[in-house]
Amino acid sequence: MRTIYSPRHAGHAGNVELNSGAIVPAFELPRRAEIIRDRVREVGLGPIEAPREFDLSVAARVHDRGYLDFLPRAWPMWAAEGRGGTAMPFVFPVPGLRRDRPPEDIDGLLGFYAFDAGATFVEGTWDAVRASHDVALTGAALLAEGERAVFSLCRPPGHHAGSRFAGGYCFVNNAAVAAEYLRGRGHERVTVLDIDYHHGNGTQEIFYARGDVQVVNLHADPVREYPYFLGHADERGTGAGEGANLNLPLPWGTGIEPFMAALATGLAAIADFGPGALVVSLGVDTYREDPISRFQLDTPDYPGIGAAVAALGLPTLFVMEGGYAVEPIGANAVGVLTGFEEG
Ligand code: SP5
Ligand code: ZN
Repeated sequence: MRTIYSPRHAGHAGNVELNSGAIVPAFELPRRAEIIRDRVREVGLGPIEAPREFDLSVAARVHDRGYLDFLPRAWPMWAAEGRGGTAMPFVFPVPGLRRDRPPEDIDGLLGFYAFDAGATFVEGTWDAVRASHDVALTGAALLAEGERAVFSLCRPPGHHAGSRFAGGYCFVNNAAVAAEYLRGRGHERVTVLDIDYHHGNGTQEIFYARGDVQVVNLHADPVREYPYFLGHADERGTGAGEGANLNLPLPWGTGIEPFMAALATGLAAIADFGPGALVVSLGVDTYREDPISRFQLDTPDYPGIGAAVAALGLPTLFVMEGGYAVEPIGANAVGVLTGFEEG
């Protein structure tokens, strides 16, 4: 399996976040991607290649134009106020406030285009986001050209980013962009399978009314876990998308047995849907020692997940999402991929 990787992710560094009432270094770190890349090399998964360059035309089919135009302007606008550090929002247009008049001030715009304070900007953020988008699209292009499976080692991640909002470390929804690309390249139906610990609210929102892209999500039950306001089992899609969204929420403390049972349910729904290609939002924050999560998966569990996904027999693009236990992230993420190859 080929891995697509860009060193440009490393410019998105030094960010801080709000955690339990304190400002702390962001859990989403450059080192994460480097450890995964090193593990890919160590196990000989396959070649590691640089991404090709893509314009934002596919991204513009899943994201709002105003949102996409804002992302590269966020840091320059922040810096123009004489500020350094980390740019983050603090006020949000929830129902009851107006969304029809985008503000002109950077603090207003940061909140206008976000659902939480967790997707923060530093000087190198946009370049890293752009590279991560290219990493995802290069993987999708290789799949369209006939590869059985590709690993897009994206950083920053994407699955919390919706059509017009950032959040949860995510800016451009890499998996959604890849799925949209594959939809336009000969596949009538495409599925996104999201196995990150957190519900992929952005991916769900983007495809919720569409019948051509199925979204299947395994995640911690939002009744107790971030992102709290989406990801329940009764969200089944709407209009043409009715029945094409499947949420499989799981309780805190979930270990590999119930996880694999839910995965089997998800895989059966995918087989029923009959997609021509599969995009896997691959998060390994399901790991037992993840610092912000509460599932109980262990390193030897991950290859079995990859093998189960391989049994679908579909062209498969793995897109990296979360996972914050930094040292074991390589063994965990690449474990899914080697399990896929052997499965
Ligand atoms: C891509 C991805 O995995 N994004 C996750 C973003 C989660 N952000 C909020 C996490 C809140 C965790 N609070 C737990 C406190 C433990 N000290
Ligand atoms: Zn996550």
